[in-house]
Amino acid sequence: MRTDNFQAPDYYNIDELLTDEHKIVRDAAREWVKREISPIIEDAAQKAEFPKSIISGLAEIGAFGPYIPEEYGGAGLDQISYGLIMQEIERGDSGVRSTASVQSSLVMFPIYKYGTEEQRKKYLPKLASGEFMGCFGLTEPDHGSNPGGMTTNFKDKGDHYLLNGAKMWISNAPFADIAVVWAKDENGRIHGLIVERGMEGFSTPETHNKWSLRASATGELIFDNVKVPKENLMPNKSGLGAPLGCLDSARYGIAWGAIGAAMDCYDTALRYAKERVQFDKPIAGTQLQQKKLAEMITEITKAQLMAWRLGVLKNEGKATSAQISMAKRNNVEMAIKIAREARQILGGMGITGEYSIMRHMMNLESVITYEGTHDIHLLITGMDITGIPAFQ
Ligand code: TGC
Ligand code: FAD
Repeated sequence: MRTDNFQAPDYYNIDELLTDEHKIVRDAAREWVKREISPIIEDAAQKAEFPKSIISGLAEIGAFGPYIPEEYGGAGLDQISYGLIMQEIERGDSGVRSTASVQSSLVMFPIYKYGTEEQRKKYLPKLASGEFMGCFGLTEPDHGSNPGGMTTNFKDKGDHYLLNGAKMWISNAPFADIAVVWAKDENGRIHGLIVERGMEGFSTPETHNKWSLRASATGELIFDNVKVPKENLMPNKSGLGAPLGCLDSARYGIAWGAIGAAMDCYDTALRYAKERVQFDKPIAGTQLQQKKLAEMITEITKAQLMAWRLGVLKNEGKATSAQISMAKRNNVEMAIKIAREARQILGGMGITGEYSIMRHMMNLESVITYEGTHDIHLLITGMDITGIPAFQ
């Protein structure tokens, strides 16, 4: 079994910007990842299995609904604590962080924000404890970056809605108990519906043969004349802004999460470079490897400061969607570049499951694509600074 010797880099003493509560929450998540994720994650990824045994542990460290109020079972923490939890989980594996992101920001958040009091009471405590797992259906086979074009739809049949259509690339779908599904009404307006496993005509086939996020289960959502009770529609927000509002919260978590993956790659590469001797000296003593390592810690430090500042703005209710896009885009690109460089520092060993780097590198190929591709986030920044959308 691989030993987890992780030492978190903090080159600019960013710990001094954190409160005692932030550090307690972060350290609990860090210890849990070391104890429960590191020993099993390589095997789960190799077997392409989501390790369901970790669900209760994720709930215990507050990873399901960190910022959802305690009265609904959430942890009632602030946005920086939420970010730090995501950072620590993704230090272990992006796929595990995906499960937590979806549950918190894409399932609990919309139910809390857009749902009725009955829906909050019915679903949130069970989602917070992990008794229920959820998934989020926005992407369709023909509508990925452009979710506004979705064709999944529902018709009012008097005492229920009739839902038809399909969603693709849905994290947690194969085992989720409930799905938050975005669909158009007869007027073409987008609404969120809570669809429960077991409803007739609802199926969730798994997507196989992924080279990325192998420890996360991905699937489709198929709706074939599914009768959805009227009380399962979330009434408090409609239009494309409703699902995009959830994405803001998840993208923010990814901006922190990606730092975790980068920290793990950097820390592994630094230790290896100091130990690996070639030409009678550690490779860490060569200028080429020092350039890689020095640039890595510089980029991690910049990303840490960006995430922290964004967290402060988010706590104050001032973070804009475009600021969140910039951080998601910057930090994921930073992480994927570090993973690629770190893998080279390990030479041949870098391609093996003895080290986490190649798994992080492959996972980050999904992270740079989902929750808005790298290109889409650049276009969001472009629109924000010029006032001109360039999507079409
Ligand atoms: P556009 O006309 O710009 O906007 C439509 C309405 O939405 C509002 N809005 C937002 N509201 C909240 N948060 C945001 N980030 C928002 N962005 C836009 C906007 O103000 C407008 O409101 P209103 O009231 O005027 O109607 O929409 P558009 O169709 O031109 O598209 C804009 C674009 C391309 C930026 C958007 O479609 C987009 O972000 N596309 C990317 C799609 C995406 O990110 N999909 C993610 C799917 S979920 C996922 O990947 C989960 S991975 C889970 C995991 O495992 O972690
Ligand atoms: P496309 O939109 O077809 O894009 C293809 C390429 O074209 C990209 O490079 C893109 O940047 C580029 N492009 C698109 N539009 C433009 C433009 N206007 N200008 C320039 N370039 C453009 N979705 C969910 O709803 N729920 C989930 O839980 C979920 N989980 C996921 C898990 C995984 C592992 C993956 C891989 C995806 C997941 N997704 C999920 C879907 C994800 O959000 C989409 O893959 C993503 O939004 C991109 O859509 P697409 O794959 O259809 O690519």
